Amino acid sequence: MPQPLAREFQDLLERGRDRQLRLAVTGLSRSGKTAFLTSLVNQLRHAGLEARLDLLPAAREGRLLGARRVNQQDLAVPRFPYDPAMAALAETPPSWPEPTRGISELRLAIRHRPARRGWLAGETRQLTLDLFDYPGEWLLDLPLLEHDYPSWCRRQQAVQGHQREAHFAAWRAAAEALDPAAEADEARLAEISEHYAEGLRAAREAGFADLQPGRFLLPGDLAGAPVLQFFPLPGIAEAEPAALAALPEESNYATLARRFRHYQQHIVRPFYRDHFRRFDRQIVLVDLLGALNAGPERFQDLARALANLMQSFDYGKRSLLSRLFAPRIDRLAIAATKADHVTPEQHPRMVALLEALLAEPLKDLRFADVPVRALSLAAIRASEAREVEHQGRRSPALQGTGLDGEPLLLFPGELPERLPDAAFWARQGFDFPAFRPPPQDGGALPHIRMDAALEWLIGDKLQ
Ligand SMILES: Nc1nc2c(ncn2[C@@H]2O[C@H](COP(=O)(O)OP(=O)(O)OP(=O)(O)O)[C@@H](O)[C@H]2O)c(=O)[nH]1
Ligand SMILES: [Mg+2]
Repeated sequence: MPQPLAREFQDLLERGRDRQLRLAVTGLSRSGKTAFLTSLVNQLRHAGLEARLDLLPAAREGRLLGARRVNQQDLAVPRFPYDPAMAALAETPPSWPEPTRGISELRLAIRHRPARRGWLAGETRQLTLDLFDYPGEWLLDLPLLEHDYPSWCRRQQAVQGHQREAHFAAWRAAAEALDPAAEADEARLAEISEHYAEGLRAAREAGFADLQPGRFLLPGDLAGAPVLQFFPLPGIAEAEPAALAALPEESNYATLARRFRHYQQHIVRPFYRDHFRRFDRQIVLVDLLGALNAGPERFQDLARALANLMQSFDYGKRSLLSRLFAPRIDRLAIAATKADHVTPEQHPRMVALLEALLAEPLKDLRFADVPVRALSLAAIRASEAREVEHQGRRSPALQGTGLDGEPLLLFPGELPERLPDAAFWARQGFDFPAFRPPPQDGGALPHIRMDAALEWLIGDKLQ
Protein backbone atom coordinates (compact mmCIF):
# COMPACT_ATOMS: atom_id res chain seq x y z
CA MET A 1 0.00 0.00 0.00
CA PRO A 2 1.44 3.48 -0.79
CA GLN A 3 2.45 5.41 2.32
CA PRO A 4 -0.28 8.09 2.42
CA LEU A 5 -2.97 5.51 1.81
CA ALA A 6 -1.61 3.27 4.53
CA ARG A 7 -1.79 6.19 6.87
CA GLU A 8 -5.38 6.98 5.98
CA PHE A 9 -6.25 3.36 6.48
CA GLN A 10 -4.67 3.46 9.92
CA ASP A 11 -6.67 6.59 10.71
CA LEU A 12 -9.89 4.88 9.76
CA LEU A 13 -9.04 1.95 11.98
CA GLU A 14 -8.29 4.28 14.87
CA ARG A 15 -11.57 6.08 14.45
CA GLY A 16 -13.45 2.84 14.54
CA ARG A 17 -11.66 1.62 17.61
CA ASP A 18 -12.96 2.48 21.03
CA ARG A 19 -10.29 4.87 22.17
CA GLN A 20 -10.12 4.58 25.88
CA LEU A 21 -7.61 5.09 28.65
CA ARG A 22 -7.72 4.22 32.33
CA LEU A 23 -5.68 6.67 34.37
CA ALA A 24 -5.21 6.21 38.10
CA VAL A 25 -4.11 8.76 40.69
CA THR A 26 -2.64 7.65 43.96
CA GLY A 27 -0.49 8.89 46.80
CA LEU A 28 -0.38 8.61 50.56
CA SER A 29 -2.98 10.31 52.69
CA ARG A 30 -3.14 14.11 52.18
CA SER A 31 -0.69 14.00 49.28
CA GLY A 32 -3.09 15.99 47.09
CA LYS A 33 -5.04 13.34 45.13
CA THR A 34 -8.45 14.96 45.33
CA ALA A 35 -7.03 18.39 44.46
CA PHE A 36 -5.14 16.88 41.53
CA LEU A 37 -8.07 15.04 40.04
CA THR A 38 -10.42 17.97 40.61
CA SER A 39 -7.99 20.27 38.82
CA LEU A 40 -7.41 17.76 36.02
CA VAL A 41 -11.12 17.47 35.31
CA ASN A 42 -11.52 21.22 35.63
CA GLN A 43 -8.66 21.98 33.21
CA LEU A 44 -9.99 19.58 30.61
CA ARG A 45 -13.50 20.94 30.93
CA HIS A 46 -12.19 24.46 30.35
CA ALA A 47 -9.77 23.40 27.63
CA GLY A 48 -10.30 25.36 24.45
CA LEU A 49 -11.58 28.29 26.50
CA GLU A 50 -9.82 29.84 29.44
CA ALA A 51 -7.64 26.95 30.65
CA ARG A 52 -3.90 27.65 30.47
CA LEU A 53 -2.35 24.47 29.18
CA ASP A 54 0.62 25.65 27.12
CA LEU A 55 2.68 22.55 27.83
CA LEU A 56 -0.02 20.33 26.36
CA PRO A 57 0.39 20.55 22.55
CA ALA A 58 -3.18 19.50 21.80
CA ALA A 59 -4.41 22.48 23.85
CA ARG A 60 -1.73 24.89 22.63
CA GLU A 61 -2.58 24.10 19.02
CA GLY A 62 -6.26 24.64 19.68
CA ARG A 63 -7.10 21.01 18.93
CA LEU A 64 -8.52 20.19 22.35
CA LEU A 65 -12.21 20.97 22.13
CA GLY A 66 -13.31 20.12 25.65
CA ALA A 67 -14.48 17.35 27.92
CA ARG A 68 -17.79 16.15 29.22
CA ARG A 69 -18.56 13.84 32.11
CA VAL A 70 -20.29 10.65 31.07
CA ASN A 71 -21.62 7.72 33.05
CA GLN A 72 -18.93 5.44 34.38
CA GLN A 73 -18.77 1.79 33.49
CA ASP A 74 -18.28 0.15 36.85
CA LEU A 75 -21.37 0.84 38.92
CA ALA A 76 -19.84 -0.72 42.03
CA VAL A 77 -17.17 1.99 42.34
CA PRO A 78 -18.24 5.28 43.99
CA ARG A 79 -18.18 8.39 41.84
CA PHE A 80 -15.28 10.79 42.29
CA PRO A 81 -16.71 13.80 44.22
CA TYR A 82 -15.93 16.49 41.63
CA ASP A 83 -18.99 18.64 42.33
CA PRO A 84 -18.52 18.72 46.12
CA ALA A 85 -14.84 19.58 45.61
CA MET A 86 -15.69 22.45 43.26
CA ALA A 87 -18.42 23.61 45.65
CA ALA A 88 -15.92 23.77 48.54
CA LEU A 89 -13.52 25.80 46.39
CA ALA A 90 -16.33 28.18 45.41
CA GLU A 91 -17.39 28.93 49.01
CA THR A 92 -16.72 32.34 50.53
CA PRO A 93 -14.10 32.06 51.84
CA PRO A 94 -12.94 29.14 49.69
CA SER A 95 -12.03 25.89 51.42
CA TRP A 96 -10.11 22.78 50.40
CA PRO A 97 -12.07 19.69 49.40
CA GLU A 98 -12.86 17.20 52.15
CA PRO A 99 -10.54 14.24 52.77
CA THR A 100 -11.65 11.15 50.88
CA ARG A 101 -11.43 7.44 51.57
CA GLY A 102 -11.36 4.41 49.34
CA ILE A 103 -11.49 4.24 45.58
CA SER A 104 -13.57 6.47 43.33
CA GLU A 105 -14.00 6.89 39.61
CA LEU A 106 -15.04 9.43 37.02
CA ARG A 107 -15.37 9.07 33.25
CA LEU A 108 -14.67 11.90 30.82
CA ALA A 109 -15.28 12.03 27.10
CA ILE A 110 -12.60 14.29 25.59
CA ARG A 111 -13.10 15.70 22.11
CA HIS A 112 -10.15 16.78 20.03
CA ARG A 113 -8.99 17.24 16.47
CA PRO A 114 -6.16 15.02 15.30
CA ALA A 115 -2.76 16.64 14.77
CA ARG A 116 -2.47 15.36 11.20
CA ARG A 117 -5.19 16.46 8.86
CA GLY A 118 -6.48 13.47 6.92
CA TRP A 119 -8.87 13.63 4.01
CA LEU A 120 -11.63 14.34 6.43
CA ALA A 121 -10.74 17.93 7.29
CA GLY A 122 -12.50 19.18 10.38
CA GLU A 123 -12.90 15.66 11.69
CA THR A 124 -13.04 15.27 15.49
CA ARG A 125 -12.16 12.34 17.68
CA GLN A 126 -13.12 11.23 21.11
CA LEU A 127 -11.00 9.81 23.88
CA THR A 128 -12.79 8.16 26.77
CA LEU A 129 -10.77 8.78 29.90
CA ASP A 130 -11.53 6.78 33.03
CA LEU A 131 -10.05 8.44 36.09
CA PHE A 132 -9.50 6.68 39.40
CA ASP A 133 -8.49 7.99 42.80
CA TYR A 134 -7.38 5.41 45.35
CA PRO A 135 -5.37 5.56 48.57
CA GLY A 136 -1.66 4.84 48.23
CA GLU A 137 -1.94 3.16 51.63
CA TRP A 138 -3.56 0.24 49.82
CA LEU A 139 -0.35 -0.26 47.84
CA LEU A 140 1.64 -0.53 51.05
CA ASP A 141 -0.03 -3.89 51.40
CA LEU A 142 1.52 -5.44 48.31
CA PRO A 143 4.67 -6.59 50.14
CA LEU A 144 2.38 -8.12 52.73
CA LEU A 145 1.41 -10.73 50.14
CA GLU A 146 4.95 -12.02 50.27
CA HIS A 147 4.87 -12.80 53.97
CA ASP A 148 3.36 -15.41 56.15
CA TYR A 149 2.14 -14.30 59.53
CA PRO A 150 5.36 -14.88 61.52
CA SER A 151 7.60 -13.22 58.95
CA TRP A 152 5.20 -10.27 58.78
CA CYS A 153 5.41 -9.94 62.59
CA ARG A 154 9.18 -9.84 62.32
CA ARG A 155 9.09 -7.16 59.65
CA GLN A 156 6.78 -4.96 61.72
CA GLN A 157 9.15 -5.35 64.65
CA ALA A 158 12.08 -4.28 62.48
CA VAL A 159 10.54 -1.00 61.28
CA GLN A 160 9.76 0.36 64.74
CA GLY A 161 12.03 3.34 65.34
CA HIS A 162 12.29 5.19 68.59
CA GLN A 163 9.75 7.97 67.88
CA ARG A 164 7.40 5.65 66.09
CA GLU A 165 7.41 3.10 68.90
CA ALA A 166 6.01 5.76 71.24
CA HIS A 167 2.65 5.61 69.42
CA PHE A 168 2.32 1.87 69.93
CA ALA A 169 2.74 1.63 73.71
CA ALA A 170 -0.85 0.49 74.38
CA TRP A 171 -0.68 -2.23 71.73
CA ARG A 172 2.72 -3.43 72.95
CA ALA A 173 1.66 -3.69 76.58
CA ALA A 174 -1.52 -5.59 75.69
CA ALA A 175 0.06 -7.80 73.04
CA GLU A 176 2.97 -8.76 75.27
CA ALA A 177 0.53 -9.85 77.95
CA LEU A 178 -1.32 -12.08 75.48
CA ASP A 179 -0.44 -15.77 75.59
CA PRO A 180 -0.17 -16.98 71.97
CA ALA A 181 -1.03 -20.53 73.02
CA ALA A 182 -4.13 -19.64 75.05
CA GLU A 183 -7.60 -20.03 73.58
CA ALA A 184 -8.55 -16.99 71.47
CA ASP A 185 -10.64 -14.39 73.22
CA GLU A 186 -12.57 -12.47 70.53
CA ALA A 187 -13.17 -9.38 72.60
CA ARG A 188 -9.55 -9.25 73.69
CA LEU A 189 -8.28 -9.61 70.10
CA ALA A 190 -10.66 -6.87 68.92
CA GLU A 191 -9.41 -4.60 71.67
CA ILE A 192 -5.71 -5.15 70.94
CA SER A 193 -6.37 -4.69 67.21
CA GLU A 194 -7.95 -1.37 68.00
CA HIS A 195 -4.83 -0.40 69.98
CA TYR A 196 -2.77 -1.33 66.95
CA ALA A 197 -4.99 0.65 64.60
CA GLU A 198 -4.82 3.60 67.01
CA GLY A 199 -1.04 3.32 66.95
CA LEU A 200 -1.05 3.37 63.14
CA ARG A 201 -3.36 6.36 63.08
CA ALA A 202 -1.31 8.27 65.63
CA ALA A 203 1.89 7.44 63.76
CA ARG A 204 0.34 8.68 60.55
CA GLU A 205 -0.87 11.81 62.29
CA ALA A 206 2.72 12.37 63.39
CA GLY A 207 3.81 12.10 59.77
CA PHE A 208 4.89 8.44 59.57
CA ALA A 209 4.01 6.63 56.38
CA ASP A 210 5.42 3.11 56.37
CA LEU A 211 2.31 1.67 57.97
CA GLN A 212 0.74 -1.77 57.53
CA PRO A 213 -1.90 -3.09 57.16
CA GLY A 214 -3.04 -0.24 54.92
CA ARG A 215 -6.76 -0.87 55.46
CA PHE A 216 -6.44 -0.27 59.18
CA LEU A 217 -5.95 3.37 58.27
CA LEU A 218 -8.66 3.51 55.64
CA PRO A 219 -11.08 0.71 56.50
CA GLY A 220 -13.99 2.09 54.43
CA ASP A 221 -16.90 -0.30 54.87
CA LEU A 222 -14.72 -2.91 56.58
CA ALA A 223 -14.60 -0.98 59.87
CA GLY A 224 -15.21 -3.36 62.78
CA ALA A 225 -15.03 -6.54 60.66
CA PRO A 226 -12.99 -9.44 62.15
CA VAL A 227 -10.78 -9.44 59.03
CA LEU A 228 -9.37 -6.17 60.35
CA GLN A 229 -8.88 -7.64 63.83
CA PHE A 230 -5.35 -8.88 63.80
CA PHE A 231 -1.98 -7.39 64.69
CA PRO A 232 1.64 -8.48 64.89
CA LEU A 233 2.63 -10.45 67.98
CA PRO A 234 5.82 -9.16 69.59
CA GLY A 235 8.18 -11.95 70.61
CA ILE A 236 7.35 -14.10 67.58
CA ALA A 237 10.83 -13.38 66.24
CA GLU A 238 12.38 -15.50 68.97
CA ALA A 239 9.83 -18.30 68.79
CA GLU A 240 10.56 -21.69 67.24
CA PRO A 241 8.59 -21.96 63.90
CA ALA A 242 7.71 -25.61 64.49
CA ALA A 243 6.38 -24.80 67.93
CA LEU A 244 4.20 -22.03 66.51
CA ALA A 245 2.81 -24.25 63.80
CA ALA A 246 1.90 -26.83 66.43
CA LEU A 247 -0.33 -24.42 68.36
CA PRO A 248 -4.01 -25.44 68.31
CA GLU A 249 -6.46 -23.97 65.78
CA GLU A 250 -8.35 -22.06 68.43
CA SER A 251 -5.26 -20.46 69.98
CA ASN A 252 -4.64 -16.73 69.82
CA TYR A 253 -1.71 -17.33 67.52
CA ALA A 254 -3.56 -19.52 65.02
CA THR A 255 -6.55 -17.14 64.99
CA LEU A 256 -4.36 -14.14 64.24
CA ALA A 257 -2.49 -16.06 61.53
CA ARG A 258 -5.81 -17.09 59.95
CA ARG A 259 -7.09 -13.51 59.88
CA PHE A 260 -3.83 -12.34 58.38
CA ARG A 261 -4.24 -14.87 55.57
CA HIS A 262 -7.85 -13.86 55.04
CA TYR A 263 -6.79 -10.22 54.79
CA GLN A 264 -4.22 -11.17 52.16
CA GLN A 265 -6.58 -13.29 50.10
CA HIS A 266 -9.80 -11.34 50.36
CA ILE A 267 -8.74 -7.72 50.75
CA VAL A 268 -5.32 -7.17 49.23
CA ARG A 269 -5.48 -9.56 46.30
CA PRO A 270 -8.89 -8.46 44.97
CA PHE A 271 -7.79 -4.83 44.78
CA TYR A 272 -4.86 -5.83 42.56
CA ARG A 273 -6.90 -8.27 40.56
CA ASP A 274 -10.04 -6.16 39.99
CA HIS A 275 -8.63 -2.64 39.78
CA PHE A 276 -4.89 -2.22 39.76
CA ARG A 277 -4.24 -4.71 36.99
CA ARG A 278 -6.57 -2.80 34.68
CA PHE A 279 -5.02 0.66 34.96
CA ASP A 280 -3.19 1.83 31.82
CA ARG A 281 -1.39 4.78 33.35
CA GLN A 282 -0.64 5.96 36.81
CA ILE A 283 0.47 9.09 38.62
CA VAL A 284 1.86 8.86 42.15
CA LEU A 285 1.64 12.05 44.18
CA VAL A 286 4.13 12.84 46.92
CA ASP A 287 3.86 15.57 49.55
CA LEU A 288 7.59 16.15 49.61
CA LEU A 289 7.38 19.59 51.21
CA GLY A 290 5.12 18.28 53.95
CA ALA A 291 7.72 15.62 54.77
CA LEU A 292 10.49 18.22 54.83
CA ASN A 293 8.35 20.18 57.26
CA ALA A 294 7.91 17.16 59.51
CA GLY A 295 11.61 16.44 60.21
CA PRO A 296 14.23 13.74 59.62
CA GLU A 297 12.61 10.61 61.06
CA ARG A 298 9.41 11.18 59.12
CA PHE A 299 11.29 12.06 55.98
CA GLN A 300 13.08 8.72 56.24
CA ASP A 301 9.81 7.00 56.89
CA LEU A 302 8.29 8.57 53.78
CA ALA A 303 11.23 7.31 51.74
CA ARG A 304 10.64 3.80 53.04
CA ALA A 305 6.89 3.95 52.47
CA LEU A 306 7.37 5.19 48.92
CA ALA A 307 9.93 2.50 48.15
CA ASN A 308 7.33 0.01 49.36
CA LEU A 309 4.55 1.60 47.40
CA MET A 310 6.61 1.78 44.21
CA GLN A 311 7.10 -1.96 44.24
CA SER A 312 3.57 -2.10 42.88
CA PHE A 313 4.84 -0.55 39.64
CA ASP A 314 7.96 -2.60 39.28
CA TYR A 315 6.69 -5.33 37.07
CA GLY A 316 10.03 -6.50 35.86
CA LYS A 317 10.05 -10.19 35.19
CA ARG A 318 11.13 -11.21 38.63
CA SER A 319 9.01 -8.81 40.66
CA LEU A 320 6.51 -10.01 43.19
CA LEU A 321 3.78 -8.27 41.25
CA SER A 322 4.44 -9.90 37.91
CA ARG A 323 4.48 -13.27 39.62
CA LEU A 324 1.04 -12.63 41.07
CA PHE A 325 -0.74 -10.56 38.44
CA ALA A 326 -0.09 -9.21 34.97
CA PRO A 327 -0.39 -5.43 35.21
CA ARG A 328 -0.33 -3.36 32.05
CA ILE A 329 0.59 0.16 33.16
CA ASP A 330 2.60 1.54 30.25
CA ARG A 331 3.44 4.94 31.66
CA LEU A 332 4.07 6.29 35.11
CA ALA A 333 4.45 9.79 36.54
CA ILE A 334 5.72 10.73 39.96
CA ALA A 335 4.87 14.22 41.09
CA ALA A 336 5.85 16.33 44.06
CA THR A 337 2.67 18.27 44.85
CA LYS A 338 1.87 21.68 46.35
CA ALA A 339 4.76 23.34 44.49
CA ASP A 340 3.09 26.71 45.14
CA HIS A 341 4.67 26.52 48.63
CA VAL A 342 8.11 27.32 47.23
CA THR A 343 9.26 30.04 44.85
CA PRO A 344 9.51 29.11 41.16
CA GLU A 345 13.33 28.99 40.98
CA GLN A 346 13.20 26.16 43.57
CA HIS A 347 11.05 23.91 41.40
CA PRO A 348 13.96 22.13 39.67
CA ARG A 349 15.32 21.27 43.13
CA MET A 350 11.98 19.88 44.11
CA VAL A 351 12.18 17.45 41.19
CA ALA A 352 15.83 16.61 41.93
CA LEU A 353 14.93 15.91 45.55
CA LEU A 354 12.01 13.73 44.52
CA GLU A 355 14.29 11.77 42.21
CA ALA A 356 16.85 11.40 44.98
CA LEU A 357 14.21 10.25 47.43
CA LEU A 358 13.02 7.64 44.96
CA ALA A 359 16.44 6.77 43.53
CA GLU A 360 16.25 3.06 44.30
CA PRO A 361 12.70 2.42 43.04
CA LEU A 362 13.42 4.56 39.96
CA LYS A 363 16.44 2.41 39.14
CA ASP A 364 14.29 -0.71 39.36
CA LEU A 365 11.60 0.84 37.18
CA ARG A 366 14.08 1.89 34.51
CA PHE A 367 15.59 -1.55 34.59
CA ALA A 368 12.12 -3.02 34.14
CA ASP A 369 11.70 -0.64 31.17
CA VAL A 370 8.71 1.23 32.60
CA PRO A 371 8.58 4.77 31.14
CA VAL A 372 8.53 7.10 34.12
CA ARG A 373 8.75 10.84 34.55
CA ALA A 374 9.26 12.93 37.70
CA LEU A 375 7.79 16.41 37.98
CA SER A 376 6.64 19.03 40.44
CA LEU A 377 3.25 20.67 40.27
CA ALA A 378 0.52 22.51 42.10
CA ALA A 379 -2.94 21.23 41.23
CA ILE A 380 -4.54 24.37 42.62
CA ARG A 381 -2.10 27.25 42.91
CA ALA A 382 -2.88 29.20 46.08
CA SER A 383 0.03 31.66 46.05
CA GLU A 384 1.56 34.24 43.71
CA ALA A 385 5.28 34.51 43.09
CA ARG A 386 6.72 37.95 43.93
CA GLU A 387 10.10 39.63 44.12
CA VAL A 388 10.49 41.67 47.26
CA GLU A 389 13.21 43.81 48.83
CA HIS A 390 14.30 41.68 51.76
CA GLN A 391 17.30 42.32 54.05
CA GLY A 392 18.72 44.77 51.55
CA ARG A 393 18.38 42.63 48.41
CA ARG A 394 15.71 41.50 46.05
CA SER A 395 14.45 38.08 47.05
CA PRO A 396 11.85 35.75 45.60
CA ALA A 397 8.77 35.60 47.81
CA LEU A 398 5.28 34.15 47.86
CA GLN A 399 2.10 35.98 48.52
CA GLY A 400 -1.08 34.26 49.60
CA THR A 401 -3.73 34.02 52.28
CA GLY A 402 -3.44 31.85 55.38
CA LEU A 403 -6.14 29.37 56.39
CA ASP A 404 -7.58 31.91 58.84
CA GLY A 405 -7.70 34.65 56.24
CA GLU A 406 -4.49 36.40 57.29
CA PRO A 407 -2.41 37.84 54.42
CA LEU A 408 0.93 36.05 54.05
CA LEU A 409 4.15 37.19 52.48
CA LEU A 410 6.75 34.43 52.72
CA PHE A 411 10.38 33.87 51.95
CA PRO A 412 10.36 30.09 51.92
CA GLY A 413 14.12 29.95 51.30
CA GLU A 414 15.96 27.17 49.59
CA LEU A 415 15.28 23.50 49.31
CA PRO A 416 18.24 21.18 49.87
CA GLU A 417 20.04 20.24 46.67
CA ARG A 418 20.30 16.60 47.62
CA LEU A 419 18.79 14.37 50.26
CA PRO A 420 18.98 16.27 53.53
CA ASP A 421 21.68 15.02 55.91
CA ALA A 422 22.06 15.52 59.66
CA ALA A 423 23.85 18.84 59.11
CA PHE A 424 20.94 20.09 57.02
CA TRP A 425 18.38 19.21 59.67
CA ALA A 426 20.50 20.81 62.38
CA ARG A 427 20.95 23.99 60.36
CA GLN A 428 17.54 24.51 58.91
CA GLY A 429 14.06 23.26 59.47
CA PHE A 430 11.19 24.00 57.15
CA ASP A 431 7.99 25.56 58.19
CA PHE A 432 5.62 26.13 55.29
CA PRO A 433 2.26 27.45 56.44
CA ALA A 434 -0.82 26.23 54.55
CA PHE A 435 -2.57 28.56 52.14
CA ARG A 436 -6.26 29.04 51.70
CA PRO A 437 -7.36 28.10 48.18
CA PRO A 438 -7.58 31.02 45.73
CA PRO A 439 -10.97 32.68 45.22
CA GLN A 440 -12.88 31.31 42.23
CA ASP A 441 -13.86 33.41 39.25
CA GLY A 442 -15.69 30.68 37.37
CA GLY A 443 -12.72 30.13 35.04
CA ALA A 444 -10.21 27.30 35.08
CA LEU A 445 -8.40 26.67 38.38
CA PRO A 446 -4.94 28.27 38.57
CA HIS A 447 -2.23 25.63 38.59
CA ILE A 448 1.46 24.92 38.12
CA ARG A 449 2.42 22.35 35.47
CA MET A 450 -0.85 20.43 35.40
CA ASP A 451 -0.41 20.73 31.64
CA ALA A 452 2.99 19.00 31.80
CA ALA A 453 1.42 16.17 33.77
CA LEU A 454 -1.45 15.93 31.28
CA GLU A 455 0.95 15.87 28.35
CA TRP A 456 2.90 12.97 29.82
CA LEU A 457 -0.20 11.07 30.89
CA ILE A 458 -2.56 11.49 27.93
CA GLY A 459 -0.83 13.71 25.34
CA ASP A 460 0.00 10.85 22.96
CA LYS A 461 -3.68 9.88 22.83
CA LEU A 462 -4.61 13.36 21.63
CA GLN A 463 -2.36 13.20 18.56
N1 LIG B 1 -1.27 25.19 48.32
C1 LIG B 1 -1.70 24.02 47.87
N2 LIG B 1 -2.19 23.13 48.74
C2 LIG B 1 -2.63 21.95 48.26
C3 LIG B 1 -2.61 21.63 46.88
N3 LIG B 1 -3.11 20.39 46.74
C4 LIG B 1 -3.43 19.95 47.97
N4 LIG B 1 -3.16 20.90 48.90
C5 LIG B 1 -3.32 20.81 50.36
O1 LIG B 1 -3.22 19.47 50.75
C6 LIG B 1 -4.42 19.03 51.40
C7 LIG B 1 -4.74 17.63 50.99
O2 LIG B 1 -5.12 17.61 49.63
P1 LIG B 1 -6.13 16.53 49.06
O3 LIG B 1 -6.24 16.76 47.61
O4 LIG B 1 -7.38 16.48 49.86
O5 LIG B 1 -5.25 15.23 49.34
P2 LIG B 1 -5.72 13.70 49.26
O6 LIG B 1 -4.50 12.95 48.88
O7 LIG B 1 -6.91 13.56 48.40
O8 LIG B 1 -6.08 13.44 50.78
P3 LIG B 1 -6.96 12.22 51.36
O9 LIG B 1 -8.17 12.09 50.51
O10 LIG B 1 -7.25 12.64 52.77
O11 LIG B 1 -6.04 11.04 51.32
C8 LIG B 1 -5.49 20.04 50.94
O12 LIG B 1 -6.50 20.13 51.89
C9 LIG B 1 -4.68 21.32 50.84
O13 LIG B 1 -4.50 21.89 52.11
C10 LIG B 1 -2.06 22.61 45.98
O14 LIG B 1 -1.98 22.42 44.76
N5 LIG B 1 -1.63 23.77 46.54
MG1 LIG C 1 -8.68 12.67 48.66
